[in-house]
Amino acid sequence: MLLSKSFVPILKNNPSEAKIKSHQLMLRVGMIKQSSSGIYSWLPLGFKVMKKIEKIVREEQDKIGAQEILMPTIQSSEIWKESGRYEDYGEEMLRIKDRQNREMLYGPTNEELVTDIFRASIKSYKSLPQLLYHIQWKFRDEIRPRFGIMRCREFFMKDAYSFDVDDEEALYSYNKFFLSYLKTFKRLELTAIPMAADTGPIGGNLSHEFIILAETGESKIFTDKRIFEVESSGTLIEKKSLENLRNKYQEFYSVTDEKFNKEEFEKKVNKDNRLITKGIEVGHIFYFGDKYSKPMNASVDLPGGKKNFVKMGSYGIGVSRLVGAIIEAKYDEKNEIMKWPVSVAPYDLSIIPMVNKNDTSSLEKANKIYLELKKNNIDAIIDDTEENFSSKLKKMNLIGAPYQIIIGNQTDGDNLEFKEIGENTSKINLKSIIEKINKQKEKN
Ligand code: P5A
Repeated sequence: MLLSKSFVPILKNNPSEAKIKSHQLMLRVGMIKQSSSGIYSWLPLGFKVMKKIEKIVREEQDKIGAQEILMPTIQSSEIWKESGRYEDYGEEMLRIKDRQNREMLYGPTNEELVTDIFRASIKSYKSLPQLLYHIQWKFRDEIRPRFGIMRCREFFMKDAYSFDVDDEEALYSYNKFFLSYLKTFKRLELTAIPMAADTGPIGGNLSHEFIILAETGESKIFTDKRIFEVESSGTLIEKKSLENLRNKYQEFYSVTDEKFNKEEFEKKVNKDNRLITKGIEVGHIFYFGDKYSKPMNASVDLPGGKKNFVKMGSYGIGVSRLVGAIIEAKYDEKNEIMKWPVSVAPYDLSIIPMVNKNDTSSLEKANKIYLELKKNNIDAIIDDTEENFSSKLKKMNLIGAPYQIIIGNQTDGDNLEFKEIGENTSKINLKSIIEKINKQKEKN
């Protein structure tokens, strides 16, 4: 891709309305554009990153046997009246009337709709467990949308729902998602810590928020530092080992604001290990038993003729919020360098030719390299503008492709100036560059 032809509207300076670095950077390099309060369009750079995040989230859901569906954004109020949440949900729900004067709504979450889908088809315990998920836009009429796509009104969420025959099986499903979330965030190069959390309008009595540490985060957290050392890599999804994994985390006091109890914190965590800080909630999982299945009459036949309301949980990941969360974690604001994880970078590599008006040879070299990279599945962007080298480098440092090739008049094919963004250059040939990048991409 040539920068001159790409839709990447870069601003010279940080926009003054943005208060946190993710919002600043996303506006600065044109990843998003606000269309109205808390509602954004996603421009090519931002959309590319979000799609890569979505792909990783999807792969990890598929790995635990969850099946993907797609539910609509618009729902009927009927099912919400059945569950009893239509009134409870309050002003955050965007309520709409259709031309027949029927009460509709833009879904803030999908517990009711998925229960309705489940009850229409699944009748026997033999079909359980069922793990269903979709990745779809949600709308919540937040009273104070802020920080760009971090707390907005329309956002992209992966939401999954589990249906099981009893509590034991339901907790097994819960633990599958618990592990799957740890793996998902690890692939995004984030350290997300599971913390006991409040269940709010979703309900139930067991819940964990997955939080990454960030000064600009909106969640206040109280934690035992040793939780950061828990080894999260487990591949087994066997019942007992998953239970052990969750227990390993739960050994350490780690809670959000609403669950905080000073006495308990001071009793369980010695002074040196106490950490009170802020974080960004990137995921949230809930177990709520028959909170929806009972009022909505979603039951299965058991052996011996009895019936049971299914036991349910729900599991959310803020896919669009993750774009901002990764920036908060990776952006070096002082030096204005964004280094995207290879797995989600908008481009794998940027080519920066030092062009001078009378000599286009470095641009020609850049084009050749670009084509060779493309043949090897490496997605590069060439800064073909006529700006000087330092302003080109500045732009590319903001766009954040993790690798860079710099091309001067002297550059010859076997000796390229190559660097990881923000590091020093080294001389290396194109073949080795391709190998290095592809190896890195394979790791993910
Ligand atoms: C779980 C899945 C739920 O809605 N029902 C279905 C449950 N949980 S949640 O915690 O309310 O939301 C899940 C994740 O969505 C992100 N999120 C947001 N992102 C951007 N702007 C918002 N206003 C917003 N609200 C929630 C968070 O990452 C949250 O963990």
